[in-house]
Amino acid sequence: MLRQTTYLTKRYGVPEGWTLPVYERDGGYEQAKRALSMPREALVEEMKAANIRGRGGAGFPMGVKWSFMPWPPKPEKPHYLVINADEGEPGTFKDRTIMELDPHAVVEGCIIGCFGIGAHAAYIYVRDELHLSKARLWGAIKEARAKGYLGAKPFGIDYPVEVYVHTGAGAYICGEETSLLNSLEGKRGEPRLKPPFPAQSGAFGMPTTVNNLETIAAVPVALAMGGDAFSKLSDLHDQKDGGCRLYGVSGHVNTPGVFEACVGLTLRELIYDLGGGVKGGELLGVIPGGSSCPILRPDEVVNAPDAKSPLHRWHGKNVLDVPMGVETYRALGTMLGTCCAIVLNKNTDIVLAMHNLMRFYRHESCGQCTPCREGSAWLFRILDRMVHGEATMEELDRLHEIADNIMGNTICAFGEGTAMPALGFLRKYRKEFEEHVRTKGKSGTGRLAL
Ligand code: L3W
Ligand code: SF4
Repeated sequence: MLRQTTYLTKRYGVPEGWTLPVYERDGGYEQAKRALSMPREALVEEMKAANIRGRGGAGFPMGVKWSFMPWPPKPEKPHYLVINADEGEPGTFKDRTIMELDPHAVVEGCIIGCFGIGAHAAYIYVRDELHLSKARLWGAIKEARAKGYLGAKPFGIDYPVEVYVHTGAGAYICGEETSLLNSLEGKRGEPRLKPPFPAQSGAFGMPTTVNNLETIAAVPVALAMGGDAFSKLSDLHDQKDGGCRLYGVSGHVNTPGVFEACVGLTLRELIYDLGGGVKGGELLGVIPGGSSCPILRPDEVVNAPDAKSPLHRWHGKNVLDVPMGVETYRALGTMLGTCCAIVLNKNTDIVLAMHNLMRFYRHESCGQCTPCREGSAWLFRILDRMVHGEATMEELDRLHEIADNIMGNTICAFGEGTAMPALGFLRKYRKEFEEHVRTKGKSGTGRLAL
């Protein structure tokens, strides 16, 4: 059942909706003021009950992450809150809408988050190309500071909080949390080995929580509603995947965009109800949550006879009718990722689509790990030969081998984020790939790329 909501997008489309007077008219900053007077444990418990799964891609429970921070903070080890707004995933464009249209929700979320984790400073790491996002965030911080909501005594309470915007320099890998931290520190944006996790050693070697921007913007709404009530908005509340969230849909749909709905929307609802249906032909496949998530075919049927499977309730149903959740999608062999789907119609040349994506991953690999650096380059090189009608069937099998060799052999999730979608394309569209090789690329001639 399609359940669109407007908790996170209330001010989208409202004139001057990004300014403090409009935010305050809607009860803005009341939750920050309230939070600063709450016992810290009660705040964290409320957030755990809200079951907000990280909105940046990994889906880690936000309240649990906050609770990982060492407590109490030691004076010589200040805590930091870092917000990941580097939004670089192909097909993902939801966080920028919050920064542009509701930046005060981010600032208020940061104040609450700082208190929850024992930090006095939050850094919002924004992708540099997002000029309007940066301007709106700077504007909101200035307004909040002028009103005394930030600084030495927010709302007159003795708990100093500052929020800073830090701009990236256009590298996708800086969206990976440890790479982001290195970049924030002025170092080369390369991922660090984990553990230690940022909760132990993060920004400047201090305990740090890294939250995605949508995750932190949902905090004031969840606190106002109460954690449990917020969680129960979701159809997947029983899987500890709560609340409402932003969904994106792009590619071959009639009305691409960002929409808000309860957690548990199905892909069919996202594509046909919100996205206005497939444009220019039938559905060939959907990349569900950013390009790192393996593609789903519209003819796939759920096979989950085990009653313990998070998918069991949908056993025998079409994949398009499975609620989009962290656990349901993991069990489907893909990922929910950022919940921003890319739709491909039947006129798409699947080889060109994969070629396009692999060019991106080859370019964005930071190069530290051999399997990722060399593997992504080889995947692209072979696909390039395939596109030009030069590849052999043996090379088609080699693509599998290369992708398999990346899996589990790298420092960060980027390697698997390259290999998993590659393997998805190859396994699910084997016939199309073979046809491409057999006809020396002619089967794809005149068709669309991604
Ligand atoms: C303390 C432990 N902390 C885990 C923390 C960890 C992190 C979070 C999740 O990858 C995925 C990737 C992309 N003690 C902990 C702990 N944590 N165990 O929990 O960690 P993890 O390792 O599961 O994920 P990750 O390395 O953060 C992120 C996928 O997201 N992705 C993302 C792209 C999104 C964008 C964007 O534009 N927004 O780039 C897309 O699919 O592939 O799988 O904070 O520290 N024991
Ligand atoms: Fe860099 Fe790739 Fe290794 Fe990640 S997996 S550290 S992006 S080389």
